[in-house]
Amino acid sequence: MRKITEFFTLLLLLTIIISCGSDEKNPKEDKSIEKPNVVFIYLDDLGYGDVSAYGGDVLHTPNIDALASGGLRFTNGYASSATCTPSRYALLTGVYPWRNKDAKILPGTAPLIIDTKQMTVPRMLQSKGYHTGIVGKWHLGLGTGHVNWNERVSPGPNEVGFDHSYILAATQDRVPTVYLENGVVEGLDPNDPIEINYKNNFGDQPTGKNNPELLSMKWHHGHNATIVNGVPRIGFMKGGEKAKWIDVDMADHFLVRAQNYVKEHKDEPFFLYYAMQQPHVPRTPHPRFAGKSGLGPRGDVIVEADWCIGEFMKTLREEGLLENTLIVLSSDNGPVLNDGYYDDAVEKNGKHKPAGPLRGGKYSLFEAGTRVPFITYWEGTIEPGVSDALVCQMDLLPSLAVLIDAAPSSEVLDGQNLLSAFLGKNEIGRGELVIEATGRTALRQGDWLLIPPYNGAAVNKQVNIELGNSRAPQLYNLTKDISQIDNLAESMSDKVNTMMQEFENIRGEITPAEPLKLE
Ligand code: NG6
Ligand code: CA
Repeated sequence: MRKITEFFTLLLLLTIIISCGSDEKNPKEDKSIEKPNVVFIYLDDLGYGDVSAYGGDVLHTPNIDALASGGLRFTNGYASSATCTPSRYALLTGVYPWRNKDAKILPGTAPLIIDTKQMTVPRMLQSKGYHTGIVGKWHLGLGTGHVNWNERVSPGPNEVGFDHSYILAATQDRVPTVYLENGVVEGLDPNDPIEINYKNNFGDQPTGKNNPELLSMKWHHGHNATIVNGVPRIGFMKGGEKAKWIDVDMADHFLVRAQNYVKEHKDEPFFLYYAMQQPHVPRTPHPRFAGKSGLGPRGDVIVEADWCIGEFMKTLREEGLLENTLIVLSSDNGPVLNDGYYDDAVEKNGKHKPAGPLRGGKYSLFEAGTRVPFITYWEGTIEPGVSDALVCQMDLLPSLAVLIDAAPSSEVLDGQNLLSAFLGKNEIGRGELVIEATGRTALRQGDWLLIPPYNGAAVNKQVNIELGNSRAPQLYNLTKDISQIDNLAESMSDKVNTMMQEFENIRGEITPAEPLKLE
């Protein structure tokens, strides 16, 4: 017994000595060095060429450009995927989305696809004393099966690491068209409960399909179910009248909440994931931005988003936080003009190039699907410049782990620690990256991109985007041929074979994907 007591006393002493020692090495109060705030500004469907800092001269994005010129602008920055859900999954978990069969475009009724035990960016930051918040688009599923929108919906963002969440559940074009704060629908009248169904209508409620006379925006493909604010959506919704969002106010609505989050948490280390809804469909600029871009509503909502970013930055500046905040700006996938509504995006696009010099767009395995604007900004710490390092949003989790000295323990982690590249200390990025588009994958290795044979359609006619499918392999040298014009696969068959072998080692056997279905 005495021996046991002695052992525990010794253990206690050791613990005290060790913790005192580490306190000396890591003075916790010096938060400017140890715990910078972290902000992700994440846009939805913003293309490589939609930002003027990336070379466009038709559409102007002065506030994003200010981040680019005062920070680090990546020319080889990637989302993991060419659609939303998988990219968001990779951003938050550091894991390739193709490892999770559920990481594909989700309906508003889908269950949460992040395991509540999985490591995520906010959970890792929480473990180091950060307050964590999300404002904006979620689209990673909610609940475990049937969601009752009239009770607290869980699990969701709060259960995977966010202390505070203020979200739209799926997308702006999907029901339910309400905001949820910490899992609870905001402004819900209990006498007017919400019901959601993605297959069947509720009685003879008006729909986009049957009641074109009620529409302020016409649908082109999909988007012909329940009508909210004159806009037909994907999925059927009943009830919740008072809780429904007003589309044209959404940008201001999220901005105010993002600003308030910063003001409320400025005295502690915080992480904010500001997930903006623009320029995803339906494009509904506030009237003060309508017509401002000359490119129709798609351009207008980009101008609106850029303004919001400027206002948000003003708040960080006014609160004196800019020297202590790492900001990462990016987009979840590449651009699309016609994504299912007649909204003049095609007609008024003029000379603007949403994808810049890149081929393809949203849904595509060609570069424009996944290569996106990618900027890191941290006043006084990141020297302004341009980086050609190959980086992916999935790398942020392990990189932030090093920044704040956290253990990113997760059984699988595909992201790499590229902190030095993100801070501009070197230009050493990843050696390789698997990109994903609607279930198909391709391998980037150094300068090279290999797209294995896929037998789906070459072009999706509805959105008018080249998908990257070909029955023959494709090999491009992206450094010499950023626009993917010369397929070198035939003349470099040895290279194709070696890359294919390496690809299969990472990915397992590559099976031909199903043709793309958008609904
Ligand atoms: C597609 C929708 C498209 C958009 C996309 C998700 C149709 C025909 N198309 O299925 O409009 O909502 O899903 O976009 O319904 S994402 O950026 O969230 O991945
Ligand atoms: Ca998207």
